[in-house]
Amino acid sequence: MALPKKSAAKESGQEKQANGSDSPLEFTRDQELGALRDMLLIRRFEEKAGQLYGMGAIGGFCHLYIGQEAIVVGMQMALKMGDQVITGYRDHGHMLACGMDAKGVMAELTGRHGGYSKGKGGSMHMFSKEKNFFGGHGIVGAQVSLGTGLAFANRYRGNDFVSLAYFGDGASNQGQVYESFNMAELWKLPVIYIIENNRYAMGTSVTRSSAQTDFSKRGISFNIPGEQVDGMDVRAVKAAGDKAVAWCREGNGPFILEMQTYRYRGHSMSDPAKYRTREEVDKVRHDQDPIEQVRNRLLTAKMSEQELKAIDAEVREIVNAAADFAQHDPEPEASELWTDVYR
Ligand SMILES: Cc1ncc(C[n+]2csc(CCOP(=O)(O)OP(=O)(O)O)c2C)c(N)n1
Ligand SMILES: [Mg+2]
Repeated sequence: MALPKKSAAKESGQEKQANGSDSPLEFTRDQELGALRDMLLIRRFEEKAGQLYGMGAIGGFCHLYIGQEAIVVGMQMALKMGDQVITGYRDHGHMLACGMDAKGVMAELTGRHGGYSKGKGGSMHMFSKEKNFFGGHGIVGAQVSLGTGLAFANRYRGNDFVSLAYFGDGASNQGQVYESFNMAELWKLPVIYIIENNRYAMGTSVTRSSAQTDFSKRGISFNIPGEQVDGMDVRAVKAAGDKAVAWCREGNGPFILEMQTYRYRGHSMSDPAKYRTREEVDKVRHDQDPIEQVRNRLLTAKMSEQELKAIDAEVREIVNAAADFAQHDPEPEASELWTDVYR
């Protein structure tokens, strides 16, 4: 399975960017607008999910992605059709970024027939073959081995698709992550390991749990290159994504991206978040919010508040329609208990 080895990192550094600029950090107006809309959709969807949970319309586990939106949106901008995405349980944003329908995701949260798993999976267990989204996994770190398997399949089939395996700072301390790293580098598998470092694993901060807190270095003993990325800046994410995707597509093996980010809400809906101060959360929101960054750039570029409000209104309409559907769609029939299971 030997493929030619090229230095994608060096090559892409010399290329002009797709937007015609020399700076990887510059977006065209269309890219800014697209990123804003996609991040807003995730933010408003998650806010609504939080409300529905509070009302008792959603039960079980529910982990919100608010604050981390720039990561999935920026990475998705670097992909092409056929590339695959897999993640853990904080997964609603990943699904929406992949183009899954907000109605189907919300209806799964409320356990309705129209949900992506017919209401039988809930927040952590949704899939879309059509959108190349492979879940949605509740076992911390499991998606890393599975994502490596997706990359193995691509290599075996001889296509040039790349798989993206997202996981957290806490999951980075799991044993199976390193078994996966070893195989991926050994067999030069086209997988990007995206470590979403939101500074906490449940209530434990990275400094309390991790001996090496520079997660981009976690592949060093396997010769896997890695980079730290400002995961609150969608442009930085897209630029890093472009580089990592090129590296993988050209047959150089895996790449690690540590996305430095922050989650604004608790670990899950049942977390009172007493392990950090309100000031800490407010400071990130105020100084680094990924959506505000784009909004401010657009305002500086003479876009009006009204135009920006129109995008927000369009997104709210999609989310409200999803919430409405998710509360009125019927629950699955009892006979569904016997479908989609191995017997
Ligand atoms: C194998 C396994 N161990 C423990 C848990 C319980 N658990 C669920 S989430 C979590 C923390 C993971 O944190 P991180 O990887 O940083 O992701 P984040 O929640 O911050 O997105 C733990 C320990 C689990 N679900 N699976
Ligand atoms: Mg974490």
